Amino acid sequence: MELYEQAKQFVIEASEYIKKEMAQGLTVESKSSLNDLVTNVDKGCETFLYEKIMSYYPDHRIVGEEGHGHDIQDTDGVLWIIDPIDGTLNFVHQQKNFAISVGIYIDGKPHSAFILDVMNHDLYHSSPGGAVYFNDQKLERIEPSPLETSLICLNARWLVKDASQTSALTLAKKAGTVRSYGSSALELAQITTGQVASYVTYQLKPWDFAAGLILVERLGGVVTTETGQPINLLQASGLVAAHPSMHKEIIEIINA
Ligand code: 2AM
Ligand code: CA
Ligand code: CA
Ligand code: CA
Repeated sequence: MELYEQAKQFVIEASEYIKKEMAQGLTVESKSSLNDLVTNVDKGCETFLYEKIMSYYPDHRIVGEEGHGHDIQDTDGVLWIIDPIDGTLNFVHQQKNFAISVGIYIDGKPHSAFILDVMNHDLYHSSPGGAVYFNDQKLERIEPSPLETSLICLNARWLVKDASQTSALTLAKKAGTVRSYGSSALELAQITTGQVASYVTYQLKPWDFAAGLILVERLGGVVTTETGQPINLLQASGLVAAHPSMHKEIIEIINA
């Protein structure tokens, strides 16, 4: 089986793993703060994917949120960047609105991407040929839209963060309407279907955006750091993702 098809199968199997484990109840721990949580299922799902990938592809490398590959210094070879559960707070509080996010890069170049909305059974994915799909539906390039009438996603915490409060509020006031769904992967994925016009946040990790970046860029969107710089796959950074015209406008607003 091709890498893309195999990876898709792994992601679907991982979602079955999550649903089975959820039914047994969650063990929740906090990480850096009381609202930075991890569960036994986040860790178990990453281990599930890690073991699958290593058994089929022992020479591939893996970076995952819950402990794998944090010391990786370069993007040589085949690199899987994995978030076993993106939106853990939604997972814990709502048991829905979370995703598995997997981006595969070869020598630093996008190969394929998968974001699976686990409870809705919706898979956003892209094959090495460059087409992007929502389940079986091939998606069109992202359309431009005016900021003033668009729905954009912002990380809600950014609005209350002192240093950047002014720029986040200015952007929120200029946008048509603002949402904060709590899963970076799903917020990026929804740009591909046109349900969200932009996603803007500070401080994400590579596993939060590795798959979404591929999906959005392949449909003509632009993804950069909050200051408009190229994304480094191995570094934490802020993110602005949108159609090129809106991207430019947002970068100007938040850096004014
Ligand atoms: P996570 O659920 O995988 O941790 C929430 O706005 C989004 O930001 C989620 O995609 C979440 O990913 C991500 N995020 C990154 N760092 C975080 C942190 N320290 N605490 C909570 N969410 C974080
Ligand atoms: Ca986390
Ligand atoms: Ca995440
Ligand atoms: Ca996670």
